[in-house]
Amino acid sequence: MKVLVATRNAGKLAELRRMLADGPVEVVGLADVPEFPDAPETGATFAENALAKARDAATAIGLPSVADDSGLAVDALNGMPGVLSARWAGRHGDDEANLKLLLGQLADVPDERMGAAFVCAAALVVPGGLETVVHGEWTGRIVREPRGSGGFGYDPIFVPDGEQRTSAELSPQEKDAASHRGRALRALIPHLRDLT
Ligand code: ITT
Repeated sequence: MKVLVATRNAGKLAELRRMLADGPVEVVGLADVPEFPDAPETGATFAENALAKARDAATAIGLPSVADDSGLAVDALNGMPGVLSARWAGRHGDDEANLKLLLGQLADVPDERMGAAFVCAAALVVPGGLETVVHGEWTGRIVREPRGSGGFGYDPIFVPDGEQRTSAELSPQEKDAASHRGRALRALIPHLRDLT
């Protein structure tokens, strides 16, 4: 059974492919299927956006589709950037500008209020059929100096609970084992197995 992983984010795609590599389905990426328009992400929640992306892909391509909507929720910013994480600095997917803007906003926030969590909603939509959404969360804190070259996005400034390293300093396996995306994907595997 082929499943389309509907993301245009290269960092995410690498992680999702890795996590699904030994799973019950064959993973197909957007590069492997005809192009279709990228609908704007207008939902108020991660779940709504993940479902919308998976539905668009399933409708356009006719394959069961998985999509992830994720982001960083910072306590001192009342959960922002949240669903706006990818375009926090105004331009979609400019990881460096997003991270710099966030650090600037947190400059005067004391260390004890630098708590944050990565959040992921992953949706599976079968064309004309089943829709499933699962969630994963990874709690930690923000550090003021970016460190590490792994991962993507806000990884260089996020230190998971119980760690001294940022998530950009973890090995890919360590990140997958603990991350918001890893948790969500593990919850999705039984639903993918049901497709086969
Ligand atoms: P698709 O919608 O095509 O999947 P996107 O980058 O637009 O790609 P999102 O709207 O879900 O995806 O935005 C996710 C953003 O949240 C991403 O650009 C990062 O800035 C941040 N993010 C999510 N997961 C992350 C992770 O594991 N490590 C670092 N940053 C992450």
